[in-house]
Amino acid sequence: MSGWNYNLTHFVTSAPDIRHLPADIGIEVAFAGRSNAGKSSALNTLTNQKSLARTSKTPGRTQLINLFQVTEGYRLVDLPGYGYAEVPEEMKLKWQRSLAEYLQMRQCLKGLVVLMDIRHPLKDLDRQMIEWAVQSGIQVLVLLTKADKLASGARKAQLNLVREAAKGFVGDVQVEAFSSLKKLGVDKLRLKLDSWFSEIPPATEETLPEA
Ligand SMILES: Nc1nc2c(ncn2[C@@H]2O[C@H](COP(=O)(O)OP(=O)(O)O)[C@@H](O)[C@H]2O)c(=O)[nH]1
Ligand SMILES: [Mg+2]
Repeated sequence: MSGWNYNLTHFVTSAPDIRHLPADIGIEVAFAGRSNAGKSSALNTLTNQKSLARTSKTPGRTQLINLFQVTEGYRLVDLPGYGYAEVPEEMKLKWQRSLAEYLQMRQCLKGLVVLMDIRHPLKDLDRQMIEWAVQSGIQVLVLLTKADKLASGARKAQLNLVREAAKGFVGDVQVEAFSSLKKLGVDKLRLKLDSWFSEIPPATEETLPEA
């Protein structure tokens, strides 16, 4: 059983870029993935809420960083989807740079959940995100979404394939099958979040004892 009540999660704020995020304190877990990977659906499923993170059939609609808090100081971060074909190249590069910066600089970032469609895993940008995370010592949970789209044999085969590929990253990368539709893998996600949120937050100037 999961120790945290993710049902209590609520929206805090949106940020246009990483310079406008709230103070770098507490513990943060970020959700990333290509547009349409099923990120909003996963956040809604995790929190048992119908429209916490707006799901959309139109890919690339969410361009803001949306911050939610489970409880004071413990945040879930919904990063804008990447790989959206109709976004101009210049904007894509700008966004990639700021994602890299977020993964490298954000002290309170403890874990990264990378969501990818089980039928189209490990695209270049997915690999890049995982690479940046492990280089910064951030643990990664890969969720192979829409697992309901595959029969159980094909699902297992695909899961094993991605698990094998994940060994190529020099870091902590766990891979699980996930379906918001069938509520598959939600327990695995909760346990991982529990473990990340149970770490002691990094000391900051505000939390350090007086000298
Ligand atoms: N079959 C199936 N479809 C899903 C699942 N999760 C999301 N979708 C669909 O995939 C599309 C994109 O989902 P969304 O959560 O908005 O993706 P996002 O762009 O990554 O936030 C929507 O049409 C969802 O209904 C799932 O577990 N199974
Ligand atoms: Mg979304």
